[in-house]
Amino acid sequence: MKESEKSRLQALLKKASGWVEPRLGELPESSGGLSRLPSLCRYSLTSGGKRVRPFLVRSSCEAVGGGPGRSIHAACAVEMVHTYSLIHDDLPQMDDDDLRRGLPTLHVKAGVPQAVLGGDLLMVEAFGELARTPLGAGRVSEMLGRLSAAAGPVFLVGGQYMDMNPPRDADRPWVERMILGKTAAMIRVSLELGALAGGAESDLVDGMQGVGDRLGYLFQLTDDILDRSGNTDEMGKRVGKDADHGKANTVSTIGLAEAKALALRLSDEISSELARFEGDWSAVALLARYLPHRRK
Ligand code: GRG
Repeated sequence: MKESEKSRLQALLKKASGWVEPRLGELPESSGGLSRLPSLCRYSLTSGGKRVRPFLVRSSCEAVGGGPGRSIHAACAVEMVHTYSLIHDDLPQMDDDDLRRGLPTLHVKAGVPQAVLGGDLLMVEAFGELARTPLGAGRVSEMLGRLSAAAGPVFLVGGQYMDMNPPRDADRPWVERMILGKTAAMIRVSLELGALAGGAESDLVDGMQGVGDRLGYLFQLTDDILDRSGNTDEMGKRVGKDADHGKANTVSTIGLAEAKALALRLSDEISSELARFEGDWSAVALLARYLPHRRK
């Protein structure tokens, strides 16, 4: 990937974070006044993060001709669901991490019950935020349904369940199905919600499933590569955890060299697939081309 392309992607990611950050700082909107949970949620929500999913929501909306005002609530909603899933995943009873986005995880800062409830709150408020999308009721309802499906038992929660309950002989198809749920669904739904916000029809959005799933798989593949060969300072989270715990992931099932080659192949396939869609998908294609080279 050329340096000029990397700089363009960096600028686009920066623009997307600058766009979403102020709104994330106002969330969750309903404080209830009974607890410090909303401010704990904000600790996790505004503690950095690459904002890849908001970037995808915005880019997808723009690709089909929609302005950023149409997709801001969807971008925040997806980031809220993603952040809740990180908070719960980091709990001692799940993946047990004390570092996230370069800071102490929420349960380390505030205690396990607070982190469980903070995650719950973010997940519920995400749907409230998405419902604020200033578009027609039918369209907003479709967006709510798609986010709910992506976060539910067949995808995010289901994939996490698989991750927590692996069979003894976890093989490549098992790992691929787990990733489809645990990682790819939130990436795919970011593209779907962005396109819906931008005015795309459901069949175009359905047609994006393949590219969304592949982009999500590529994202996890490069995360697993970095878990094996990256470093804690750059990643802002501990690396080497899967190998330390003997957990199956893409790299353990196919090996580091094949994983790196597969990342490059997938990245090319995604770019070619995006070129067939109507609209300007170049921002999403840039991310796909960058992922095999990412360091955090
Ligand atoms: C608890 C229901 C539930 C699900 C948890 C998010 C998750 C599922 C597990 C975390 C571990 C993991 C490797 C997930 C795959 C997705 C992933 C690579 C998350 C990290 O996303 P980034 O890199 O993080 O976009 P930032 O911090 O930049 O937002």
